[in-house]
Amino acid sequence: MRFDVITLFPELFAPFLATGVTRRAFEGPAACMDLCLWPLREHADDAYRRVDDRPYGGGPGMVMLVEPLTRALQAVRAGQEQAGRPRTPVILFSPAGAPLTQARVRDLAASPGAVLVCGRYEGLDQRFIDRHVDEEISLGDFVLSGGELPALALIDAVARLQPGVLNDAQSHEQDSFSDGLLDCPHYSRPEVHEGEAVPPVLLSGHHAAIARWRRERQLEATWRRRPELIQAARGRGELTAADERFLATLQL
Ligand code: 9WO
Repeated sequence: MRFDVITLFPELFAPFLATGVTRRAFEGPAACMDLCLWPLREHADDAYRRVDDRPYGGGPGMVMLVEPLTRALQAVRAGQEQAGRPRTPVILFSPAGAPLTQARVRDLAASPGAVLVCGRYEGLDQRFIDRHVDEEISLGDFVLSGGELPALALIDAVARLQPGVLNDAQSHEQDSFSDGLLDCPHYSRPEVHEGEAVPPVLLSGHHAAIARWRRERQLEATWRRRPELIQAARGRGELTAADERFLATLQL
């Protein structure tokens, strides 16, 4: 799986990829991901290496020029062709995109990769988006100063799903959202902190009771905070009779 990233700030990526879970995906024996950075400024065509200009029609800010973006993408495509790699979809990060979901992350993790375009300034010339962007992805209803952090967020979400990247091979299967419910609370030492004890069931050694308690905390948190996720899990047939009995006690 490979990401090609078109960005004005390639230096933002290295420290993140050299740390923690993402490092194991990109470096060393378990490396299964490849990231290639395409610095947009290398595709400027004038002596000032200009990649932005004022918007037609006036108004504040600058627009990313369609020509350097197009040349950068052509370079990505040429690299794919030369190496016999498949053409991968072009993703742009924007608050106007479709909200990112764990289902989309899973699909991407099982795919050959994507070209990630990181916007800056006021945005990209619309002609590049219309002609080349396959998918616009949003991380939520807020505005950043560039698409690099969303690109890193997507890379991180995909990297941790690669086999052998997480320490415990199963640990992501227990995560929030792997079963479409929110996560249960976690506790560690000490047993009592400032007068507050860890829930006793977690110290009981009774594995079935612990599993039931955790499932009920997931159901309770999801019911209170994201009730639409309960409905979705029900629709997928993922709630047991015991789950439904517990949920019925919450609605009283
Ligand atoms: C900004 C914007 C604001 C309101 C509606 C649509 C919008 N699109 C963009 C946009 O594409 N901006 C470019 C990328 C240039 C400025 C910085 N960019 C950006 C991406 N800011 N915030 C995001 C972003 C991406 C994904 N999820 C949340 C925010």
